[in-house]
Amino acid sequence: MNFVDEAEIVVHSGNGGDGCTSFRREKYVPRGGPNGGDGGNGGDVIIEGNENLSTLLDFKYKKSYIAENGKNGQGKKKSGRDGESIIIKVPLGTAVYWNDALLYDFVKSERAVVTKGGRGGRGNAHFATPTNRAPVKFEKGTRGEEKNLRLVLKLIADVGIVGYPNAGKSTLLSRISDASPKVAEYPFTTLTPNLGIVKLDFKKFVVADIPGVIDGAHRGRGLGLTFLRHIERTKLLLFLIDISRKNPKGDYNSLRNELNLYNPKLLKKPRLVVFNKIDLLSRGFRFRLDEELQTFYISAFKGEGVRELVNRLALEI
Ligand SMILES: Nc1nc2c(ncn2[C@@H]2O[C@H](COP(=O)(O)OP(=O)(O)OP(=O)(O)O)[C@@H](O)[C@H]2O)c(=O)[nH]1
Ligand SMILES: [Mg+2]
Repeated sequence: MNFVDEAEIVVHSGNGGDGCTSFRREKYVPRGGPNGGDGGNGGDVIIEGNENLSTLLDFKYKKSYIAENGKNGQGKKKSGRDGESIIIKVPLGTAVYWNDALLYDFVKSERAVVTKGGRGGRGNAHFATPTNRAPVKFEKGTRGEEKNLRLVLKLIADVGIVGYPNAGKSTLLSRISDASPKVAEYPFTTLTPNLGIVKLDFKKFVVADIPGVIDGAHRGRGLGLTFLRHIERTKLLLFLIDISRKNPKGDYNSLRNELNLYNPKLLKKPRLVVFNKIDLLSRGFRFRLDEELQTFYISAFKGEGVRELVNRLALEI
């Protein structure tokens, strides 16, 4: 499995280098002026939201990120070199928490300093005064900072497909987008979310297919509901219901109930209800849902009704 959506890492910015105490040495001058250089600044730890990544997998293996220390100052007013900063790349949609407080939420390709490097100390060259021309005083660099960070990825997609296992979510995603997720006749084929890009002449949008939800998922049944976090940011939810099951309307209601138990805000999003697998039924079979919801009837497998659905999605988002 190469999809990971939670990780904990430790970051440490570099210490500042110490300032230096030194004096000029010249022939015939017994004690020259102070010429101790400054310490360099410690490197920062920077996090970058990167659109080419889609998992926090790397952080399962590497958990510690330490930026370089600044070098100490030297004689002849030579400043120490600054420590190198390090840049940690995370997928877009990654929120960074420190002590349970949200530090940053990377929804765009941006960078942010999460721990600043220590400052370099000043050398004794800075401390000469008319009354003290030979100061031995220098400053030590300040220490870098250590933070334990928690990374939580919530994918960014325009449309989220939710449904029971086997409803045909992955089949639909593979038909409408560039993604080719695994499709099979057994439940829980999809264990981690898939993203696909739907390209139309006039619009492009991202669709997420998440693992199937079952009754009691809010109590941890099946794969639980933690994957629902990946549809929290979508603009629209597509409920995909297998119309060939015993009670499709009941399935829709149960699904809605599970989502509500996870986060009632999900049901405030615009929603389309799509009945799939109409190829398995005799023609003309239709449900009427109680709500005034847009309802579609498709065969993701054969393609029937799919074009109309995609056009509708494009209009909605
Ligand atoms: N007859 C028919 N079968 C379909 C249709 N769409 C999907 N299927 C079949 O239903 C089964 C499940 O399809 P998937 O796309 O893997 O379903 P899923 O919702 O992604 O399932 P999970 O990943 O397990 O949650 C596969 O055998 C598909 O071939 C359809 O429109 N008609
Ligand atoms: Mg699937």
